[in-house]
Amino acid sequence: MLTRIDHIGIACFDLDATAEFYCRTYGFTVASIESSQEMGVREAMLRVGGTDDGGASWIQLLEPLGEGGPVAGWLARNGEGVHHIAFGTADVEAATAAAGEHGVRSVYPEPRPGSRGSRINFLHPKDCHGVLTELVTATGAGGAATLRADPDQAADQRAVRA
Ligand code: V0V
Ligand code: CO
Repeated sequence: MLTRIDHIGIACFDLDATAEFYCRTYGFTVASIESSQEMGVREAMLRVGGTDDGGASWIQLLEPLGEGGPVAGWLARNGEGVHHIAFGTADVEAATAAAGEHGVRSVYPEPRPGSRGSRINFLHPKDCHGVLTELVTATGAGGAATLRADPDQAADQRAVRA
């Protein structure tokens, strides 16, 4: 039911500087930058090449929008670093329910809007051996309005996310 690693979420103090590091060092490009008041973050998606299974994987950089959200608290305690991993699935509700049957609590009763038009839920880190685990169903291009990639890459992302 979980088909790939969709992204690794990395908490950082300065989104622009961190994105610049990833782009300069690894040659990644910033595909989108969005803010989510609900999640308390400004986040960038950096596409990690293409994959041979028709999917793509991403690095998600997370900068807290204010004091209150989960990333702000995590950064204050831990400093910068890996905040969560996200598995891709065609059906976030079913995947969350399936984990629930194994006693793994979800953070939200229903999926919420995620990056680039996706629908997401989280599994509690205390039930996942210390790893905050996101389940994500991509739903079309979604973030097309915020795409910063070149047209070829944007078209590719639409194909991947459709
Ligand atoms: C907290 N804990 C973590 C953790 N955050 N452990 C591993 N990884 C993390 N990221 C541990 C923490 O050390 C505590 O352990 C315990 O959980 C409770 O921590 P807390 O500070 O009291 O935190 P809570 O309970 O207030 O919040 C924890 C949860 C929160 C997981 C419920 O982070 C949450 O709601 N996360 C889901 C939303 C989110 O993370 N949004 C930002 C990404 P001890 O000290 O008790 O042992 S948004 C995103 O990814 C998007 C939009 C996307 O991909 O599209
Ligand atoms: Co995420």
